[in-house]
Amino acid sequence: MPLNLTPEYFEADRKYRQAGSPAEKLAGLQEMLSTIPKHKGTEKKQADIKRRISELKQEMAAPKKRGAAVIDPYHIVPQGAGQVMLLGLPNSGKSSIVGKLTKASVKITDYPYGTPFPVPGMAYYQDAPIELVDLPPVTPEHVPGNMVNALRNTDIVMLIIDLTSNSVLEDAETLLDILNQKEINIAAEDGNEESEDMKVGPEGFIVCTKADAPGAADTFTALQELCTAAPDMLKISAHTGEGLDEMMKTLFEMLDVIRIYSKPPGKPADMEQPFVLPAGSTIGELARAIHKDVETNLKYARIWGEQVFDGQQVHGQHILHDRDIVEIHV
Ligand SMILES: Nc1nc2c(ncn2[C@@H]2O[C@H](COP(=O)(O)OP(=O)(O)OP(=O)(O)O)[C@@H](O)[C@H]2O)c(=O)[nH]1
Ligand SMILES: [Mg+2]
Repeated sequence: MPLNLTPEYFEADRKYRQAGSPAEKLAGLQEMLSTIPKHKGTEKKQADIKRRISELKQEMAAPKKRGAAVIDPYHIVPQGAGQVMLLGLPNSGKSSIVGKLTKASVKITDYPYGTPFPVPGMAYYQDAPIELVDLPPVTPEHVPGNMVNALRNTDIVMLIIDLTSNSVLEDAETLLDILNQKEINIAAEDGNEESEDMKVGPEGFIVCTKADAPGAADTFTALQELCTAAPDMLKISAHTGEGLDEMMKTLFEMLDVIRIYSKPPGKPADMEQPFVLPAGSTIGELARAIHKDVETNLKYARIWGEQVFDGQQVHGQHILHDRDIVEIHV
């Protein structure tokens, strides 16, 4: 039976085939359905178009179906000694910090909302790599859901306050309120091991930016006096570099890690790339970090460092300290 398809139908069919997005495909299919001559001969074709419309609608409602990869830009696998996310209001200077301290290509703009997606980069405290993540800005009205998830799972949330804002205290409260509302419980560093063991969320740290701007130093002093309940704070300038070393040192200390240099027997130690381990790690744990075979076959180690005498022979349970040099014997 002839289908007697019309030019309008063929035009709709062409649109459907050339459509780039699912929404355009859907529009094409709906047009095909409305222009197809309705008679017995086209019944099968009509049913086929209806089926495709319904499948496409389902796919659009649940894009995970059929293996279409859904990429969460906020899912950033931690690298280095630990991960630090920069949280701040629009234009507060987040990208400038990450741009100054890492090789990441961030976008610095003199207008707000310059950063649409998170951008990770590797910064260094001496030879310890620490991952900084430049985040898009937040406001009380808008905090992306997947950003909340990422903040919960990171090691440190660094709250960025712009010292040139004329509402610094409110800005700090806004950021702390956002964390509270989203139930991201930041723990302040208090040196109390027991409370740290119970810590469920990331640690928090306030960094006040643009310290080079006129009046910024006074604003910082005032904020420090008013914000007594807040976590530690520090003032920095991405433009002059003021405070950045201290900021990296604070982050390193908050991460509570140690750097260990491994040394093959009879050869000098590799002082370029330390193994970064949680504070309190043992020789056995270092061996495991090197390779599981090394852990299995570990006989003893010789160690150089502050808490030991040079070349002291130690066993698997020996607790390491930051900057120890270790020669593993298997
Ligand atoms: N004086 C001074 N200005 C700064 C400093 N850091 C950033 N700025 C300026 O502040 C503006 C915003 O900087 P960004 O680093 O893009 O800020 P952001 O928080 O990433 O902005 P969004 O991603 O849009 O939220 C730019 O004009 C920067 O030049 C600083 O240390 N001192
Ligand atoms: Mg930015």
